[in-house]
Amino acid sequence: MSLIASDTQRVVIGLGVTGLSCARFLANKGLSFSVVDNRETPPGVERFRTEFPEVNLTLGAFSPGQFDSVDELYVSPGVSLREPAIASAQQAGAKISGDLDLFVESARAPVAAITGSNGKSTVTTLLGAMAQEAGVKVAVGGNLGTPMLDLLSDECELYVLELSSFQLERCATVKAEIATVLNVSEDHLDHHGSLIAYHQAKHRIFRGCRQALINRDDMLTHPLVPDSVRQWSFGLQAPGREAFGLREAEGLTWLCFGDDRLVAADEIHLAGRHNLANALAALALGHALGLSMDAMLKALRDFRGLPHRCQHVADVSGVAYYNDSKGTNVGAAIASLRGLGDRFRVVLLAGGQAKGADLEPLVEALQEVGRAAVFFGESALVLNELLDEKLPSRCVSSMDEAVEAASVFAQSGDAVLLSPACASFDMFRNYEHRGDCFVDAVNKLAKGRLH
Ligand code: UMA
Ligand code: ADP
Repeated sequence: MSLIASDTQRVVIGLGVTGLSCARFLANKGLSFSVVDNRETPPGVERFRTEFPEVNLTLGAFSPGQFDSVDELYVSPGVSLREPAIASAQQAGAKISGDLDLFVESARAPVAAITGSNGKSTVTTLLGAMAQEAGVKVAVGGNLGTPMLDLLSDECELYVLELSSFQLERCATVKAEIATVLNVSEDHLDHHGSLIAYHQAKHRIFRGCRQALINRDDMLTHPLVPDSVRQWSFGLQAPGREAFGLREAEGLTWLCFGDDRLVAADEIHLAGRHNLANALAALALGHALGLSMDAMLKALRDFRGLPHRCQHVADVSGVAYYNDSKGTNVGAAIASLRGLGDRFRVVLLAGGQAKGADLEPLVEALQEVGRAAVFFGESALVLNELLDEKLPSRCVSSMDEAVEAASVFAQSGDAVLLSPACASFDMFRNYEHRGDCFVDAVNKLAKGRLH
């Protein structure tokens, strides 16, 4: 492959999956670039050297002023824009962006752009399944799964993108056919610095959109957009005309569009009321995109949810065990607690790295629906102090111990829920590893081998 040497200096920062996808994108366009990563051995290095043997790669700590003469910096989402060498380049006039800007310039099919503190992956996957069922050639990815630049194709008829606040904070515009912020609660404050900065990053998703979907139950999702942008809404209360929501009738809860009953909640295989909100959001997005309602409802009835999201693991001695390891922030864990709290008294397993969040609201929700709590990881002692003996609790140092302790607290008819409200990296490789350890411990418990 030969790259056109030009006066424009481009640097891709980060050699994870995004950096690799940016490199492929620029190379396909024949544009010259170099790549840097401040780690000595980033994960994509071998693949990079195989795919781009002739492209300059610099590894190791960034030096002050290193990028000051660069014209365009493509910064991976995991790298902070406050990194001194990047902030300095921006001051020196460099254009700072990420994979999303490159995607927006090149995508020729409509984009459904989905962000929010929680529920993004569930709604993105479900909407993708609905579009597929409706016979649309759809590509699904972004913060979830395949990096967005690797999705680009001339055949694609619809892109469904999950976007993170990191990806959004470094983009100029998104130009989505429909954009949504599903909900806003504290997360990634260690990265963004404040809830306001986090909220502002999320709301960039509405830049240049043609339609917007709002959550009636969360004012922080409402965009400031011109009247020409068609607005749709979903929420857990009864909907008005042309809106999505829940209605109670004949002893059942129904997902509705206006007065029309679409599907009964108990036909859906997802646990918790927060997942009804996710289903309504996906239906609303699909409706705005013109997907067939029958196809969407079939996909919804078939959808079994994603692993590690309020996933039923097993019933042991009359107690239901749920793995919600993806509950990595306070808002997520509260939603799952309350979601299961409709049906069960809950023994909660929580803890890990709190990412600067206020844990008090979790403890308040726990007092409403909890039977007991088991805490682990860096925030265990803080959580235990906040609970202040208002419920029985224990601090433990492994997942086996946590499940064992929960099984002692739980009574027949209760649920045990792993929804940690925290990141996992202090004790586990990632949230999947944490969830797998939980499932493993529950299986051992079921076989009487947990000691
Ligand atoms: N890093 C460095 N130095 C560098 C480059 C990266 O230390 O020079 C570190 C980052 O701080 C981070 C890690 O490497 O800890 C990965 O960062 P990255 O930007 O290279 O990540 P990618 O491999 O490109 O993956 C990213 C998203 N990761 C992050 O935003 C941290 C993935 O989301 C996403 O799936 C992928 O792009 C494709 O779009 C992951 C994630 O955790 C799943 N997202 C956060 C979340 O969902 O809460 C936002
Ligand atoms: P994300 O991609 O935004 O992290 P997921 O669909 O992966 O979202 O769900 C992550 C966690 O967020 C779930 O395990 C659950 O704890 C919580 N959650 C899911 N949907 C919602 C919702 N609509 N409101 C609040 N919390 C939710």
